[in-house]
Amino acid sequence: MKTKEINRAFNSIIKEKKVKPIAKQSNKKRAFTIVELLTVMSIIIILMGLLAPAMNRVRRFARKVSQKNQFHSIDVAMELFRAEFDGYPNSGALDGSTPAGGVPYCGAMKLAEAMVGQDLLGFHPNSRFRADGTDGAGNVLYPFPGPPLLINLQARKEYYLQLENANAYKLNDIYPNIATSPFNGNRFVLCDVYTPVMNRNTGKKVGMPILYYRANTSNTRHDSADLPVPGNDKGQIYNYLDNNQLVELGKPWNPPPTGSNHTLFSDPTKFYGNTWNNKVSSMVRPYRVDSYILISAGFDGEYGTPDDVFNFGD
Ligand SMILES: [Ca+2]
Repeated sequence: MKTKEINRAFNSIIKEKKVKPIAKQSNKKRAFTIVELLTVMSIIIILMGLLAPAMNRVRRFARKVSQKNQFHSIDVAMELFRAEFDGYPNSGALDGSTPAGGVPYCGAMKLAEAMVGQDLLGFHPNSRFRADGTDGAGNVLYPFPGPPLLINLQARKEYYLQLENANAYKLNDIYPNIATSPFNGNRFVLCDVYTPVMNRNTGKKVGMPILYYRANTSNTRHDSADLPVPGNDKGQIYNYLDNNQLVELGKPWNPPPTGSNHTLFSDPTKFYGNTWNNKVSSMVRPYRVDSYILISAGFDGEYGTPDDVFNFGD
């Protein structure tokens, strides 16, 4: 068939069937109806509702992995400290500056001092873990904010935990009520990787203090029915009082008396329940029976709740 005839036949088909040329068809766009739009939006909203909890779980899991990594870094640093000083840092609630026990200087602050020094310039080997930064014999070990010449950098140890990884903040940065507390607000604590707290001086988010408890390896008990009292640890391997005054400060964003206390403060038996290694059935034993326990308040920023993270377990 010749080209002319083909064209003629094609045109006659278009004319007969009233088929519109393709170019004309695509020029006319069809709009979505309201019903169609609402249907699509509903589907999207339902999908988002289904995905949001899963995304939350993923986010929480990722944060927990970060927290475990931070604990691992502290564990490595603590082994370096132990190798040098033949033991882990003391974690007692008081600083031992008087025969009666001294002033409050809890485990969390002693952990920070051991890892990076009381002024973030490194640990002083003559430290007796005193809140006043002296060695108890008239020598100032951490002379901040004194003249630079007094700062004894030569005597300091290298950081056991690199400052960049320490996440160290002053109590004053975290707690609004520190002025009325027994603590010196200029003392540092290591904070966890969660961010429920606003730094009161910089406005940036920081974590909650990591609680530190050292095992008393000469003791054998782990019994929530017979809690230690000041001056008597009741033979418990771990003493919940080591950080209790810090926990008593409450949640920085809503502290007592108007805000509620941490569950760990209201119910100290949680400390023993949460650190109990129930794989050991012959007697009640804690995890990490011969070293130390670290506690992060977890996603909710509250100590003593199920989302707390420890330096043991999953
Ligand atoms: Ca918690």
